[in-house]
Amino acid sequence: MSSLAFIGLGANLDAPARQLWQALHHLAALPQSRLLQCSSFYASKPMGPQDQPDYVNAVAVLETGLEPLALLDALQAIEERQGRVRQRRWGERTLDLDLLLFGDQRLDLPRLQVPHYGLKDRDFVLLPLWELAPELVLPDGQPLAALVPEAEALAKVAEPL
Ligand code: A4P
Ligand code: MG
Repeated sequence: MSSLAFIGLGANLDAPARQLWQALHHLAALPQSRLLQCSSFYASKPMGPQDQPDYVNAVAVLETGLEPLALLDALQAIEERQGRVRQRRWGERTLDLDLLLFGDQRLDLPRLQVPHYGLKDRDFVLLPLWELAPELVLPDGQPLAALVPEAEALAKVAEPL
């Protein structure tokens, strides 16, 4: 059985838009999976330490037969392939891949919480998600459309697809 997984992409080092393109390539090559769509790329100010470059953010949607933890492993392997070095929390990175939603599942495992804990608070997640799925209802029953009006507009940096 396959599920729809929404994945948040973020980068602020080493040509961030190129990092996102490359990540989309890797996502498209995942086993038992089909990359369905990606949002526009959005420029965003860093959340967390301010002495780091601006980010480029996007959301992609994948149809996948992988289990959630297998998908997390695959996302982390892609981060590593693209030179991700973990230094400080919320610090600069070549690529961050967050599993935002996995169907309507709610998971609270040691390595994986779904929906992603920051989903509702981050404009750089809400806006691209809304672009892809304006009718989306979150697993707790809240419509995404109810959260978006609070979000501040972000500039688009490139059309990815
Ligand atoms: N983990 C648990 N649940 C998940 C999930 N749903 N998706 C665990 C992905 N990972 C999940 O993540 C830490 C651990 O979270 C993982 O080992 C995994 O098992 P990490 O990527 O190593 O560390 P992190 O990303 O620095 O920490 P955190 O708290 O996940 O940060 P976020 O929420 O990813 O935020 N500013 C802008 N403008 N745009 C950004 O994209 N991103 C961050 C990082 C900071 N500031 C930003 C942005
Ligand atoms: Mg992360």
